[in-house]
Amino acid sequence: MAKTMLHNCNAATMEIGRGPYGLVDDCTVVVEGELIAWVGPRSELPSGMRCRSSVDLGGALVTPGLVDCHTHIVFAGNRAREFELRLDGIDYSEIARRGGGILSTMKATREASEDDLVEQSLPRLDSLIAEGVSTVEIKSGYGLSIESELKMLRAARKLGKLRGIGVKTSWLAAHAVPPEFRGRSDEYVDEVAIPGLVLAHELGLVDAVDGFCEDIAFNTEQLSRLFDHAVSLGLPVKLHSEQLSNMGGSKLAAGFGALSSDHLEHLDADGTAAMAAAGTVAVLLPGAYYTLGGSKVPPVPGLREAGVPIAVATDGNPGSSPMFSVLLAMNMACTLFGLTPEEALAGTTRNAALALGMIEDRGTISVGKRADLAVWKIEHPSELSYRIGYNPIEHRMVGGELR
Ligand code: DI6
Ligand code: FE
Repeated sequence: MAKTMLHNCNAATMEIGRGPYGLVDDCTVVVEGELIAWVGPRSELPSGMRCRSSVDLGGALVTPGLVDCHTHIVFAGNRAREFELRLDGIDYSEIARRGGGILSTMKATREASEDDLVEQSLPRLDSLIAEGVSTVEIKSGYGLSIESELKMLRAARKLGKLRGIGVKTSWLAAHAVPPEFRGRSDEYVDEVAIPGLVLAHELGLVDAVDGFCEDIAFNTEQLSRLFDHAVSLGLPVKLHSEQLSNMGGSKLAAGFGALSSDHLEHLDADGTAAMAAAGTVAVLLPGAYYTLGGSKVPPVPGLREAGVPIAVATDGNPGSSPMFSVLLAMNMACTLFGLTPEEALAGTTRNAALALGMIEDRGTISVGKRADLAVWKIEHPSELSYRIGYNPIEHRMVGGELR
């Protein structure tokens, strides 16, 4: 297969053991088909390496293609009116209790056709792609009936095909209790969340199982029942945990060997220890913290100390995080949660890939991984977290194809 050489660049490979950011100055990356065939300083390029074409990147900085490992970008409508209510002092949980929140998006999403959903969601995906994202996780969770949840997953898969990027789908039927099951959340889990999961799995529409562990949503006993089914289907789990309160969700998820536990503002030392022992990634979502005006930040020093890998994602959704910028999520993770810019970039590359179970395949610039790259007109990778509302992308490469 013909090889292409990318040269005259600096690369933040994000490989562990290569120093800060895995930086390689005057780097050459050789791409063969969809994969990275060689990466290193130009001076060390093997003399026998023959490339059919070469691309001069003019001194740009190359990173792995970014990975947004937690999004809800498939939905219909918007919730600008609730934004107004929140500014009037009515909080997120109260809006949810009044039948707004997730349930108002449910209504719009149920009414939308699959094509409508794709059409409404595409600009949100494009906003992420424009910032160098080449892999995105997309959850269901606004259908809340078997058919509507499947419709969301089909729309998510279609988005990936339309744009030729990696999409991982998560089954999030356990996101909220729909009106027809009000006061009967156990029945909802048994009649919708579990049988729908089995069907979605049969149809090949689902890569992981997620839930919302909160008193306005589902408790650990219900989620544990759902996760038992995930395990029996061979699907990995993840969980929205400790976002608004501490219900022990992270500990529960870690017990199932969860890929990730997400939000974590109210995580305690016990939960942190369980995540560390299970190798569960902490996915921080500063957009939701910012939007909801959170008062408690995730315990970043404790996560670091315990050696829990930290990822950063947009949580792009119509309610708690109407943010479709991964660069802004990185900036906020630094300014609001105290991450270093290097941790923020690891959080949207290496650790985000880990959170999706895709580290063998992407997340660093390494031989044998997919040639998913982002080329930036910057001098140092810290610049990606530093600016606000500025996108220095120059080129993107997805699966070896320069776009
Ligand atoms: N936590 C969140 O931040 C989103 N879902 C969840 O479980 C919010 C979704 C929404 O408000 O529409
Ligand atoms: Fe979320």
